[in-house]
Amino acid sequence: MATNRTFTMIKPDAVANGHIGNILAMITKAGFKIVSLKLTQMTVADAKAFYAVHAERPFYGELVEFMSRGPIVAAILEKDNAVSDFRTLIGATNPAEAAEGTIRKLYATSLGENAVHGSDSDENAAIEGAFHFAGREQF
Ligand code: FUP
Repeated sequence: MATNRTFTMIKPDAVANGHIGNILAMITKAGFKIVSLKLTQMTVADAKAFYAVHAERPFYGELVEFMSRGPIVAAILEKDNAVSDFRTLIGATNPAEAAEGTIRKLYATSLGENAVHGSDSDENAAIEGAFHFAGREQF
């Protein structure tokens, strides 16, 4: 089933640097409706599970440490073509390669600490949304 939802996290670097408000404003201005939202923190076990697909990659340990080191904002977003349009809004994984005006270009500090997450498929958007939100928290 094609969906019009994606999942995002404002990562610990962007939360710590005070960018929650500006990033949510960019998301809203780009036409996304917020259907779930919370400030939360992943445990080491949560981060390991969330990024299990990267378990064999050399950066996995640092990624898990980073993503569990402080609070994040988790959100489910709704818009036509949500997954693809949101990845355009956030820009390339490496902020040095991210287009002008994207969230990562504006707020990310490095490849490892890149300010925001965006799901890469409808299937993963549903899995990742369900990881963070119960059904009654999805509006
Ligand atoms: P993205 O889909 O753009 O979030 O990127 P990936 O799923 O490929 O990577 C997930 C996270 O792993 C990135 F946000 C940052 C981290 N990462 C690294 O630290 N080094 C890399 O070489 C690739 C990814």
